[in-house]
Amino acid sequence: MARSCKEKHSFAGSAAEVPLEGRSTARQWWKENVVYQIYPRSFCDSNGDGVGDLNGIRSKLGYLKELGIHILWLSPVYKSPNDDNGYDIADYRAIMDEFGTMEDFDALLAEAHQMDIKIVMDLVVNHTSDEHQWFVESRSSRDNDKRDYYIWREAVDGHEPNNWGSCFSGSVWEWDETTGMYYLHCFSKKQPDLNWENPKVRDEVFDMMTWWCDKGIDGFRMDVISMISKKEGLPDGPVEGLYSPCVYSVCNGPHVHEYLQEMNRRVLSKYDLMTVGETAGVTVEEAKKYANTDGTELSMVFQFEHVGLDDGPVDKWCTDPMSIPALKENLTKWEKELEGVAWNSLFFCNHDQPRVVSRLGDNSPQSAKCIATVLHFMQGTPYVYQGEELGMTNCPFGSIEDYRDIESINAYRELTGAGLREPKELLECIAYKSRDNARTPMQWDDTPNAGFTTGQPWIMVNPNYTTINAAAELADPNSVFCYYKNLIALRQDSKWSDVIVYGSYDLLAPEDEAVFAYTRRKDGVTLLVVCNLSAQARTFPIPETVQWDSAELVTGNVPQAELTRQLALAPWQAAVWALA
Ligand code: TEU
Ligand code: CA
Repeated sequence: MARSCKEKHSFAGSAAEVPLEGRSTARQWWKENVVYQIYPRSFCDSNGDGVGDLNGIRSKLGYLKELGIHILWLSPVYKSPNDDNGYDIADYRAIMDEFGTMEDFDALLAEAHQMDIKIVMDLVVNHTSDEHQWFVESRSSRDNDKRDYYIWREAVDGHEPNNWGSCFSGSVWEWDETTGMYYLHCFSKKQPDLNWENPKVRDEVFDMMTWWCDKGIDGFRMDVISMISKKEGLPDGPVEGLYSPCVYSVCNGPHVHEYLQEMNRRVLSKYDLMTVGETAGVTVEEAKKYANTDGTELSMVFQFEHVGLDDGPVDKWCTDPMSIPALKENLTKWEKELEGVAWNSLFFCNHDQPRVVSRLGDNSPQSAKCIATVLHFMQGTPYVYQGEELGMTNCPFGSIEDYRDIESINAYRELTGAGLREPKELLECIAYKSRDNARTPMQWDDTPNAGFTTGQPWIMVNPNYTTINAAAELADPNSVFCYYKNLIALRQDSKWSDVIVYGSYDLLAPEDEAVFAYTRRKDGVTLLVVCNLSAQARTFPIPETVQWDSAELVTGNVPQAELTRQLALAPWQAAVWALA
């Protein structure tokens, strides 16, 4: 049973039953628990068709319980043609054929709740699939009553209405022959953007959300929710490469907070939900609005500044390492700026990011544990992405034919086709940064296809499954899995829970190029977190204020040697002490 930091309270209780200690420190279940993200297509295939499914997820609830998980976020499971693997929804109230039936979903939800696991759904309402009935009608004629559910514009001088570029390459405008107009799509041309200025669209979305809440789900992760209000007049933006990236013109738009406050009034406020906005382009100032402690919008948001630190000058397709001092500065900014005024989320991995152990670490289990320690002792809700808890790594993709991700494939075609990038060099960058690195099948054991499927997997399995897999790690007390299990238990159910969840944060040694060290303080308890994010041994000067003689080791990935003023740190060593 999940516990709050001070007392055990069942999930059945609503937030209102938990004593509020002032708005900014109100105790909430979604502040005190870790969220595990499942990408259903790649998690577990129960019927041998090579694609993960809902019954596969249900068969693994015991594994998640063993890890200590009480909150699951499912990437989209709704009916979809899978142009963008479910982020193109054709029917919000039906389950994707490959994933099973609504009865399978109901069974999963019921069994998860019986095991004290909440389920958060992925809400994709910035756009639908072009196969959604709304768009089929909207595109059928200029005077169809659903025409204004989407964003249609006349050609300008025979061309696209503006210079915006899609996140998946090309223009954001697709010409529609039937009615002789362009429609807007910030992602693929099969993902037309909804027109949120239309109150009928908001009514449809809020009705659908209510339908899912009445089924008993426990929250929403809101896909690119910062993009639903576009800049007035859709003006040209600054060009980078072939187009003006649409994110410069559609994020944090003029009405986004109005729309979310309306959503909150009409739906969210009526249930005990966790809501997390995937707010592309969000700044700290905007996050204070989206995730304010007055509860008028969302519980929290995902920011993307830290995972953009290793972007190239024009796009993400490079292999430049991430600067640790820059990472320290950015994560500290978010910790300090949001403290007391908004709730933070903590992630390095998700289905859109390469594997963090390959990006920040050296693929070793020790580096995986070190990276996890950095994140899991901060203030905010931590997210664990499927396989991250095993130390799953990037995949050795070969040719472009090995990829399935529309973003990677389109980028390769556009950039090599325009002669902007040399194929071999670009493939190396795609291999390092592609979203498919996170989408290779979950590695359950060392049987064929890593135990993910008895059929032909929809995407290649990482060959290192023979050594990196759940079965091996459940049996090894020194595994990455067991390290994550301990981190999760320390936050959710230990004598340190209160200071981990609600304590204040302060960075130490900002100038140190490899050691990420910080403190957490609450009610006279201080945690000292020291992580050597490098493959070299280092010494770290411990502040004079630290009294080692009272130190108690909370966790770490190597047996701690001598506690001295100049602390000797092994490569990738992480350690956390409690100081009186
Ligand atoms: O991602 C939006 C988004 O910001 C990502 O496309 C990100 O810009 C890119 O992946 C980083 O390289 C959300 C979903 O998480 C993603 O899977 C979908 O493809 C996208 O929206 C469209 O729904
Ligand atoms: Ca299947």
